Amino acid sequence: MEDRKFKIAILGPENSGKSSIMNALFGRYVSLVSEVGGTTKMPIKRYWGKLKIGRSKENPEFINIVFVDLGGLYTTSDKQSPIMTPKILEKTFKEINDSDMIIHVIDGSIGLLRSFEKLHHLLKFRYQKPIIVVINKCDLLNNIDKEILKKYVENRLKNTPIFVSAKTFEGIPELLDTIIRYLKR
Ligand SMILES: Nc1nc2c(ncn2[C@@H]2O[C@H](COP(=O)(O)OP(=O)(O)O)[C@@H](O)[C@H]2O)c(=O)[nH]1
Ligand SMILES: [Mg+2]
Repeated sequence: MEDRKFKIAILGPENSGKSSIMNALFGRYVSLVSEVGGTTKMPIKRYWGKLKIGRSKENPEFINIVFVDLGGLYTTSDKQSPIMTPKILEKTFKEINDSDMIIHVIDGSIGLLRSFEKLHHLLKFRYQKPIIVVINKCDLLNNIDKEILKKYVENRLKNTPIFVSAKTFEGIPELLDTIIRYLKR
C-alpha cells in the first residue's frame, strides 16, 4: 500500500511570519523571509518527512508530511493584497482546497484580523478543515499581552492558540507535537 500524504498549509497575513515558521519547522532555510512583506507570491511546497502513525508492528502505517507556505492573501492593512495576480490567487486557493490541515498564523504584534477571522470560519465550517491557530512573534509579547490575545482568539475562533516564535523557536516543538498528535489520534 502506498503511504498516505498529508498536506499542511500555512496561512496568514503578510509579515506574520509564515515563511519564518516554515523555516523553523524544517530547522533550516526553505522559504524566503522578508522585512517588507509580499515575498512569498507563489505557494512554496516542501516535503518534511515520513511519520509512522500505525500501531501495528506487522503493518506499519506511514504518512508523508508536506508543508505549504502560502503567500499572504491579505496585507496587514486588512485589504486584499495587490501583489496577488489571478494566477497566484488561483494556485493559492487550489493549495488551500487540497490541504488536509491549516496552520492559521496570527501576527502577535498585530492581533487577529477580521479578514482572517472570516476566512478561518469559512475554512472550518464550509471546507471542514482542521485548523491549528498559532500566535507568532511571542518573543515580542509580555505575559499580559499574551493573556489578552489568547482570550480574544479563543473567544472569536473557539480554538486554543499555540504561542510560537519563529525567532527564538519557542513553541515550535509544541506545534509539531500538536500536528503529530492529530495524525496519531
Ligand atoms: N520578533 C519576531 N520577528 C519575526 C518572527 N517571525 C518572523 N519575524 C519577522 O517578521 C518579518 C516577516 O517574516 P516572514 O516570515 O517573511 O513573514 P511572511 O510574510 O508571513 O512569510 C521578518 O522581518 C521576520 O524576521 C518572530 O517570531 N519574532
Ligand atoms: Mg513569506
